[in-house]
Amino acid sequence: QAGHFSWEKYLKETGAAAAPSSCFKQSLTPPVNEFKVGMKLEAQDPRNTTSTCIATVVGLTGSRLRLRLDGSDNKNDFWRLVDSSEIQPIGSCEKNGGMLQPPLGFRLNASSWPMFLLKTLNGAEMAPARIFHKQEPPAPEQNSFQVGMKLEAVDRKNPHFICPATVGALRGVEVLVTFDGWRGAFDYYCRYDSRDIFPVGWCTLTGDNLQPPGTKGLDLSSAPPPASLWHSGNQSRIKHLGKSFLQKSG
Ligand code: MLY
Repeated sequence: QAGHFSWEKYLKETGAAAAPSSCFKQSLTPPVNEFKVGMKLEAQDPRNTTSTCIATVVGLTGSRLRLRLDGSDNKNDFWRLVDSSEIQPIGSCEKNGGMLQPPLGFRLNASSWPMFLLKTLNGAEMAPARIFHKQEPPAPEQNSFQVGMKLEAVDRKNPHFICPATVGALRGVEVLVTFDGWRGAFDYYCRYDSRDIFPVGWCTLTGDNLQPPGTKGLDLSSAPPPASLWHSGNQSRIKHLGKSFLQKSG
């Protein structure tokens, strides 16, 4: 079976340090995920953040939910931590004097929104208020990341992936996230208190699937194997080169 990535060995081989958990706006114990596929809730529309919409849980991964806005298509799913302030129980918006909005790209005529809303909520399984987390963890007082520190980060181009990453630069309250073994195409700057970055070991705690690093920049003798090989358990080229941070699992 496929090997799994070992931070312990990888940190040893790269001589790098993990960013301390005090750098992150994440709880020390990842928030419990009691949501179920099919449950509905209210979520900010990520493409129009002033709108509160109805979303359905279409997947679960560690402490995160894969969400799809009702009335939207299946091409714009997004992921949220269960302790995100951008999700709330159905009824919260109205309680606060707001109105539920159709998502950006609502696939019907805008005039059919009120009826669509009634229908989508009728008989829906609403996520119970008790499984939401009261608040997000507090943000650290300042950006205490340092260049070279390792972390786990959401690949924003493929947000279902959480990957080994390195702080590439600092810019005030911002951190440059670079993905180990990948060229710069996936890099991004985010605030130090972003919910998309996690301390080393996060995925092990949540049961989320941490991607192995890519192969770019690895000291391979000839042509590097395609990244796909790393996922299928063929690590012979890597092992004989001493890249043993991909362990055999089981
Ligand atoms: N199919 C994509 C996946 C890239 C993922 C990169 N992340 C893990 C940094 C590609 O090969 O371009």
